[in-house]
Amino acid sequence: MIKDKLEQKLKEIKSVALKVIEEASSSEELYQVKVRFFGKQGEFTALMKQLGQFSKEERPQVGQLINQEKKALEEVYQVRFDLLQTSELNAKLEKESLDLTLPGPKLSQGSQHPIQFVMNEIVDILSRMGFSVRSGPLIESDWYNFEALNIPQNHPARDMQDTFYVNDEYVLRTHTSPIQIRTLENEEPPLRILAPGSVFRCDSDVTHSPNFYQIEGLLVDKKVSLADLKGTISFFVKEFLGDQIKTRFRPSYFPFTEPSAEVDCSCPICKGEGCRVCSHTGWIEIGGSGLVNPKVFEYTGLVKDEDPHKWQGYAFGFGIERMAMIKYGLNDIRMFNENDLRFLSQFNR
Ligand code: 2NM
Repeated sequence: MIKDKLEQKLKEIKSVALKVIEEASSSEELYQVKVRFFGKQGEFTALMKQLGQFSKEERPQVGQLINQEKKALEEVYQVRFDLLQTSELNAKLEKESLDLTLPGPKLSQGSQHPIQFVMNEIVDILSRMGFSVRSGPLIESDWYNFEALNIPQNHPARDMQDTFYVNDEYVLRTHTSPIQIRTLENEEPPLRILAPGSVFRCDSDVTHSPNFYQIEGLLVDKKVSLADLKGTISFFVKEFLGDQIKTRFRPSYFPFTEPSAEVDCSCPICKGEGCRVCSHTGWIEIGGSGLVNPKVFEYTGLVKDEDPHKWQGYAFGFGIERMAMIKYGLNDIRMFNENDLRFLSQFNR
């Protein structure tokens, strides 16, 4: 091949390429031009393959010529390609419209666990009556969980509590009362405190969980009577379960209170008429209470040399799961730990 002929060929390619680049009406169509001229099987590649026909002296010059033309054409191509793409994008944006008033994608929001929800509600009610929250460790010594509460070694109440032992001296707390003991040791009366929290008992069936939640309350002041206790509990029950719910106190026994009483409320399911939930009694047990046993004041160092009757107190305790089950008509305590969202998502903050 002679050089003149190649130059002629280059000229032809150039004029055809310029024409089709000019005439392409979309970036997609234009891309076919790129394939046709600059691609692996394209016209420029074909020309390069003919370099071997030239003498060794001519080859670099001819190669350079082909490359120059190719580069120049590629630039023209790119400018046109960018132009087409920009106008296509503009046309697309023009055609489509965004409705900025449409709501965004719905994000699923978590909800409080029913136990937390009920706990917060109970704490709220009692807070309005002047009680404030205290907390303490889940692992307690024998002293805080039993001895200081007037539950000595070999006392039958220890069996009643189905204790998880950590070792000889430490247990998983079986109630939140150790928090009250710690407060009595560390703070000066008058006191109105709440001890909400997780507790542990070796017991498991439809109404018992080995790890459940409690809230206990303690009031210490001068001249505290059973009437104060009854008024506080009755008011609390009405706030929590409804104004129509009555409260009843049944004599009972706890080592840490004297006298002691169990707290019943009129059955919210049958309104006291009698049903399966209340075993046809019209009443449901919701907790325990009593006047603080002076022994407890003695153990916590409150009495000292003072008049042993100077400080008096009442205390009470409720199980959170039980309160939640009564309020929402649930019959299986295990629902709280099954993590079924159909159940859990009904309790919103
Ligand atoms: C209950 C029932 C009755 C109680 C008593 C005390 C303390 F520390 F003051 F002695 N704390 N909690 C108590 C009394 C708890 O729960 C069923």
